[in-house]
Amino acid sequence: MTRGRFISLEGGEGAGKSTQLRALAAALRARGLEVVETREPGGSEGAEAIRNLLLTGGADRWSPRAEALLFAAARADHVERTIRPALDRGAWVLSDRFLDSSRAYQGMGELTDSDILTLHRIGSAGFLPDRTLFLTLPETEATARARTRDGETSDRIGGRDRAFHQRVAEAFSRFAAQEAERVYSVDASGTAEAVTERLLISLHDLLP
Ligand code: T5A
Repeated sequence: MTRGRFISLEGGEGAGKSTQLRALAAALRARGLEVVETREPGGSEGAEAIRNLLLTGGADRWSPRAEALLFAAARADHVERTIRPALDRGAWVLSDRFLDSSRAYQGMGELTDSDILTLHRIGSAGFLPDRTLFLTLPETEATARARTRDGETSDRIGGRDRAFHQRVAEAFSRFAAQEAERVYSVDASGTAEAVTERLLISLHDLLP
């Protein structure tokens, strides 16, 4: 039995990750692959319960350290209960966000990138995706897409200010530049179909 592949989709709010995850899963299934669609925070029963704690409530509900630990705890459960068993049976796993989101959102304030990687080593033995697809979209377009869907509402983390989200975007770009063997930047502008084609090209060498 060949081990499956683990692919994460990353990017800012409204870039089109969820839309592309569904489209990519359909394209891979059409090639005869078993595909598991999952997300973070969440993706297992325990992690979905933690998701609710993380994304609801007031802006100051959690301290930065508690928030980072909750994301790491949710990820540990997700990896152990959902991702690893699926890979072991040969499935492809597509995750809407993974570790790089914690590095970009939690690892550039009170905690550093190195702190987040340490938490990940403890929680998930440093487990990494085979490939990370970073969806890039100009801020104005991403905001317009998110607004079309949600109006003015957003979750506890999505609702942070513009400067915060700009730092998140810069962090993702840095990962793509510094970890180019794993993190591929993919232009998320244009039609959903065009973006899916670009994503498939970025996975070309991994496909059977
Ligand atoms: N977080 C998460 C952390 O802080 N640390 C972590 O470790 C992790 C894992 C999760 C929040 O948690 C934070 C980050 C987030 O703030 P979430 O509810 O899972 O939040 O939502 P997000 O991941 O932020 O994603 P969004 O739902 O905001 O956006 P997506 O998934 O990128 O975009 P999508 O596909 O829903 O598309 C948005 C809209 O655009 C349209 C869609 O139909 C939809 O209406 N659209 C397009 N329109 C035109 N052209 C295209 N090509 C389009 N593609 C999609």
